[in-house]
Amino acid sequence: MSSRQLSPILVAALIACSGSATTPTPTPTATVASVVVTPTSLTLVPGQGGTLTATPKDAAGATVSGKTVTWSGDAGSVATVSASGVVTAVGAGSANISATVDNKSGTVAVTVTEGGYIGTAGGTITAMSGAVTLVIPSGAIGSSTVFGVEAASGTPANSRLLGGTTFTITPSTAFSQDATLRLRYGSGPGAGVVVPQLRIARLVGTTWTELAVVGVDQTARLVNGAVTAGGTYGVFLPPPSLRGYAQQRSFKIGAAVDPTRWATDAQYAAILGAEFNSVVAENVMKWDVLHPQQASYNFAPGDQFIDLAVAQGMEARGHVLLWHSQLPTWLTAGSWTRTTLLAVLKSHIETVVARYRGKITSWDVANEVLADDGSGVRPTIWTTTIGPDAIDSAFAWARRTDPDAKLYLNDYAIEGPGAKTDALMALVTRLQTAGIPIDGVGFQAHLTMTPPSRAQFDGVLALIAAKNLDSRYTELDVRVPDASPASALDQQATIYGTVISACLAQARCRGVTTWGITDKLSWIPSVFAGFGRALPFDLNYAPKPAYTTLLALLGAGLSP
Ligand code: 9MR
Repeated sequence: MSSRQLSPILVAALIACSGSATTPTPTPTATVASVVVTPTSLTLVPGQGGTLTATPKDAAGATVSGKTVTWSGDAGSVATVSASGVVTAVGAGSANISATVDNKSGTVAVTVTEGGYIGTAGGTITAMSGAVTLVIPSGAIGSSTVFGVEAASGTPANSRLLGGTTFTITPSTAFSQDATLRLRYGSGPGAGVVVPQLRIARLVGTTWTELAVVGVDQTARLVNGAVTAGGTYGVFLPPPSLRGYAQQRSFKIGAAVDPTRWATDAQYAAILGAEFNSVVAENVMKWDVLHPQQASYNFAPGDQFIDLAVAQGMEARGHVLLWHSQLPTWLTAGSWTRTTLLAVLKSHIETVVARYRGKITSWDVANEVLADDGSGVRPTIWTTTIGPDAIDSAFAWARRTDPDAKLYLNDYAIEGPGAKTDALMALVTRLQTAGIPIDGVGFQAHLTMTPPSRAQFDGVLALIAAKNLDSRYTELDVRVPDASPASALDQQATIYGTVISACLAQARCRGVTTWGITDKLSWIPSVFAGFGRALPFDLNYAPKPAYTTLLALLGAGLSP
């Protein structure tokens, strides 16, 4: 036997000796056999907290005191748990939270449902993976509230409801101030949907009721609505509109506007936003508004016009750079030479076109430069002091300042054949031969009840297309004698229809702009006494037969 191989007897003796000699007998400590966590399950909404309690038990079920509990849970995407067992819900889902004592654990399932917990100071709930956001302002709810959000089921069908966007927010208690609801739209809207016109609708009983358009964030694909309570909401498509149909055809349907009214008259703004994808300033980009003193510009109204157009996703046209009307008195009363007036014109065009570079898609560079009698260029301050080449220079400076803007020659009484139209073609030919950058011809189309025929409209549009130029109807209205019977409005509608049909049939005709929206604000009665009712919306902004005809023709063969 080696020295390392002790006999079993000796080992037993050694153990007995050491135990009794150096270690006192310990007080028996109860062994933890299980850990009981209460409550047994916990359901919260994001932002809401709950407290868990862990109780270690021995094998007999008695509580073991004096033990340290360690809490652990998921990585924190659903809920977090503190060292003292306080759970805070983070995002929808379920997670197991465990309490561990001496290697024994108890687990509880924490379920976080869609919704949020908001106190009286207000806050934001983001639910359904960002498809629903509810922003409650401070003071809008009287006490802290748990809001639930779930996909709305069994909602009444509506062909204007965008699939996958209906949600129910509980409770439906009213807020004392409007909250903002944002619903995300997916790739659902088709080409004809005017995205800035998407709106939120609320289910009231079995009826979907639209909320006013508050705004659409096209980058985040969110439709915003002001809501006064919980309830069932969904995204609504706008009704069929000139704008929706025009969009599907890559066509421009425009209106001349007054930005002040646009910003202050909700009814006007609603019609514009719904029906038009192109705007032109009826007055605020003219010399008298834009350039009131030789040394100073007044850009505020023009800027407002551009900002509104951008916010509404509309094309903005520029009107006007070279015109003999609505000029400031410093200009009309000044004494000019060819050289000094050319300098004034150059500086104005460069300043204005640069200011709106990239924001104006096309400019009426030269307006009404043709003499009414067809004799050629109209004698004006510009064309007499500078000469007819004032027109050439205006186009050249505009092109140099904004190479991307389309440059138009714009005039009236050239929609059909005649001496003035012949003079138009001669001027176009001269400009093109001289290498002047002209892109299109604008036909104002301030029409009477006896306009050119469809064939005549077609013929002139074809002449312009043959010059490799675009065309547009830029100031369309059809004045009706005040004394006419109601049926005159049907006749007027036919004329509107003829114009838009001619444009739609000519590939180079880019769009139709009406000179205003409503008869209430039309320039016609103040200039043509005894005439009015020239526009597609009446004095009370109601659509007229002209509107119905435009809608039918633009929408022919398309789905809304
Ligand atoms: O509609 C415009 C009206 O409010 C102005 O008082 C007027 C001043 O000349 O200009 C009107 O618009 C004109 C446009 O600028 C050019 N073509 C003829 C339009 C109707 O007169």
